[in-house]
Amino acid sequence: MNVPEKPTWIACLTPPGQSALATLGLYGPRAWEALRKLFRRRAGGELPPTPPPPKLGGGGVGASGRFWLGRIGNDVADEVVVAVKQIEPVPWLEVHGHGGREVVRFLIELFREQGLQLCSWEDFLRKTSANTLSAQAALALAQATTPRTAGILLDQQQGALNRALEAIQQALECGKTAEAEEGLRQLARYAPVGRHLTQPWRVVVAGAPNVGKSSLVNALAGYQRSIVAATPGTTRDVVTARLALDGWLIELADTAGQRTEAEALEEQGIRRARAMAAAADLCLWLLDSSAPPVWPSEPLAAVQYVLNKSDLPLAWAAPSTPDVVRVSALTGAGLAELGAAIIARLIPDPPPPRAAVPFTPHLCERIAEAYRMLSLGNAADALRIVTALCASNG
Ligand SMILES: Nc1nc2c(ncn2[C@@H]2O[C@H](COP(=O)(O)OP(=O)(O)OP(=O)(O)O)[C@@H](O)[C@H]2O)c(=O)[nH]1
Ligand SMILES: [Mg+2]
Repeated sequence: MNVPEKPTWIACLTPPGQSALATLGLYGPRAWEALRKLFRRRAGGELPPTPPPPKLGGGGVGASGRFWLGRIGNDVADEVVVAVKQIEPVPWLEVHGHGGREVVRFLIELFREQGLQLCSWEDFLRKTSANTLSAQAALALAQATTPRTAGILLDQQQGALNRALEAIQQALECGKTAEAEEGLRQLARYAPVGRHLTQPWRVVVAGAPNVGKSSLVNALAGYQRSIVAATPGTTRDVVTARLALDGWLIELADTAGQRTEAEALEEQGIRRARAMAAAADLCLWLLDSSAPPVWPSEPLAAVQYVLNKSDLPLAWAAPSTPDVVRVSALTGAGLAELGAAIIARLIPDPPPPRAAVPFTPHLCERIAEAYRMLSLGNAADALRIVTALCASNG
């Protein structure tokens, strides 16, 4: 019986639009053959019938290296550099040509005429990654917004989580439950960070009207995101601003000032403000140094009290517990300390370099479940879950 040949894929790996260069990925059994048909070396002569093995210790230009300079096309042709990324089990090549939608379209069309099938860069990553976890990490990496979160995702793309899960799987298979439990505990420890590598930590700024919530959001964001006015009840809706604090992505939400007597429209804003504060990763509850304190009407799970307008004389006996950070949104005093306090509350235990970190909500949930199973003495189910995470490899 004839086994149908696996398809050969082509994808544009660089973003569409204007750029100096664009990179095409080619992956599949016919990649090299198609390239040989279309490519003319600048140095003359043809490409070898099979791709030569990558040179150890770096490549070079020429027949014996793994990079070639040449042209693809006939009357209209683009000058490109071709690189061999992999030979076995199937060829994986890159073609670096000029950027711009039309050149990319033209090159892809030529390869499609040779029987290659077009896929998205996301699919191309899934097909070419060493395992599913690496592919998922590479996809998440494309959404990383800070160097710090990108660094953690690069570690996972290079196999940190995969290796940790394989070690736990092995320990479970050998009956070393204590070792497996410790491995899962370590992974679960970094789950809160893992959930916030591409999604921001949500920090809500709340408090009574006029305490300076909008002023503080603007001061932290570094631009005038919210309207500030001396009239209490200025902010009616939730207004958000994203910023990086110590390399972590934070979404600050400015909310309506909370008071008991408010007209209908303001009342709606207050309801939203209360719901946001209750659901946030952290609520900054603002107090005004120059006016009697207004405390939250309901207890908040995660709250940091902030005493604003510290540039004005104190009008009441402010609590001197270390939990209260004194700031002035007007002068900027205390903002660095507030930033540090926010980070200490949100990320008390940052992962060290190269640590294994579960980086999607699904991975975090499955790892927590495996840990729970193992702590209940159910090693078989823990092994089943860990095996499923590892088995999605390859
Ligand atoms: N002296 C001083 N005034 C401030 C400070 N922060 C805010 N203010 C003033 O306080 C008033 C209210 O500021 P907002 O930032 O609009 O206060 P808010 O809490 O957002 O008010 P609502 O949206 O009405 O709930 C404005 O006149 C600000 O200029 C501060 O640190 N020091
Ligand atoms: Mg406001």
